[in-house]
Amino acid sequence: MDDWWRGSVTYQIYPRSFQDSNGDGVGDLAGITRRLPLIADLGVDAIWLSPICPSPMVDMGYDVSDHRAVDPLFGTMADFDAMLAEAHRLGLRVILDQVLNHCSSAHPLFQESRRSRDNPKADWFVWSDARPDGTPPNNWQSVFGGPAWEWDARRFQYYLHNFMVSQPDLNFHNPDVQDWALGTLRFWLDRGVDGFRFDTVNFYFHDRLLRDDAADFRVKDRPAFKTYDMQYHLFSKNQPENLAFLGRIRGLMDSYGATVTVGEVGEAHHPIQMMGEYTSGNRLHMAYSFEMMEDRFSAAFFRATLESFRQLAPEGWPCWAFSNHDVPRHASRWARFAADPDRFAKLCAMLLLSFEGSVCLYQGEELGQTQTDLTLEEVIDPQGIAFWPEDKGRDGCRTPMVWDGLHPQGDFTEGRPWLPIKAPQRLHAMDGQVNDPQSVRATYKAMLDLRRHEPALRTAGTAFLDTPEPILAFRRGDLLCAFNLSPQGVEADLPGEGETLLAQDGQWTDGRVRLGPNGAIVARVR
Ligand code: TEU
Repeated sequence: MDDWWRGSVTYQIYPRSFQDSNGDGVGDLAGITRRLPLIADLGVDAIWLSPICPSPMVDMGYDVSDHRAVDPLFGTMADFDAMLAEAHRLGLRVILDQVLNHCSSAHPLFQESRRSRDNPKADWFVWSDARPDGTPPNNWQSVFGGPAWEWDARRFQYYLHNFMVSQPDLNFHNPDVQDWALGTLRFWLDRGVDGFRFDTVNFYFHDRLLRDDAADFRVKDRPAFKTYDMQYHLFSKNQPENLAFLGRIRGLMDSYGATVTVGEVGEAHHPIQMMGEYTSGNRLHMAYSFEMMEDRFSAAFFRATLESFRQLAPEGWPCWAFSNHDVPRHASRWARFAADPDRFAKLCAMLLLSFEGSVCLYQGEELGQTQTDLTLEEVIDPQGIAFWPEDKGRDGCRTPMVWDGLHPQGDFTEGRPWLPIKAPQRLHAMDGQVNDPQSVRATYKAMLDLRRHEPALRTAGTAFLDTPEPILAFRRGDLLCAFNLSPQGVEADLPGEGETLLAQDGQWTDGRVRLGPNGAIVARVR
């Protein structure tokens, strides 16, 4: 079915930290291939691989230096093909991360572009003269802090970098750049991949007039991910030209059949509206934002978010996630709402997997994995080093998978892992959970099974029920879903009754719902 992605569940693999196969302490493609049966067994539809292309790894692969090859750290193109074939054999679709907005400053394209102002690639990046006093052309700020412009002494101009200094932005106003980007997609589609996750998709185009942002925004004492939340990044991203380009992408994807695209919309200013715009009118299939990856955890918040998406974008399609490789893991981030860690992880599994839209899980969340506490000496992420201790960076959610709780390195590697594996994370190892029907993973598996077999959970609309905080309750088709977002037991009137399909300390009888601490229930309405 061409619409397989509606309501689908994708499992995000962070290749560096999934499974090492050669003892160098870094995960690789052969390691992924080895572990794929466990992912297929979980019951997801697809895997999304964070970047695997050659890169100096300053931003852990989000600084690509060759978009059409595999970094030797992860293996060879043959390893990639083997991984792809094994995934397909197991019924898993494969989605690759495409970082098209920017590339590594080591990329040959940028090296060529900076050589002169009239070489064939001169206009492939965003270059601008200094102002008469030598300062950058405008006040744009980069997501990772500081001005979004860097002086290049060779070309004697500034170049734009919305992210790190070593991540120059490509100039999408140049049609050759657009064609190059589409050519890259074609390269991977021809190898047989099923789709793409587009990194920072709302940054592709900048204001050609290079107008100043509305406020003279300064980083002050804000950690990186907070600066990102400011609404002042208006002219360096999300320009109207982007919508037409997303349409070109869709045209290409459709010519390959049952593919999928998911755009990462990192945006704090009307993110839901933007997700809707990007996925309506034959543009991207799905949009992904950081909406559910902040502190907010209440029935009112989830209801408002889901309702506003449908209201703003009746034809759009969201992809929700609670965790990824950029934010603290939700089991830790929302710990104050937890009755106990495993109960809470199970509640989150049932909650996320009952939402209208598609869903992305992040490796380890199916085990109830928590954020790893790292010291400054252990941190590698430049964001953490730059903003320590207000922002400890993103390595705490990037530590390796723990496959075997007793193995000295979690059976992730025979060498020394690139980030340490610590005691609290060993408590959530894979080996203790695969055969335990009470485990967090078993709840994920049961809920994924339900989502797979109940079309209502995949595609039906959502009708919210008026229950008091901390209860979130809604109907999807003939199913009722109710959740207690607090660590204390609660009950409330909820007309009707039904047959329980899956529950954690939850009952719905005689017009009343009773939910224990972090209780949850999915029932078929009678
Ligand atoms: O992230 C973009 C983005 O939104 C992040 O800057 C996010 O706000 C921040 O990391 C939260 O702490 C994507 C990738 O997911 C990220 O890993 C890359 O570093 C970034 O793009 C640049 O490519």
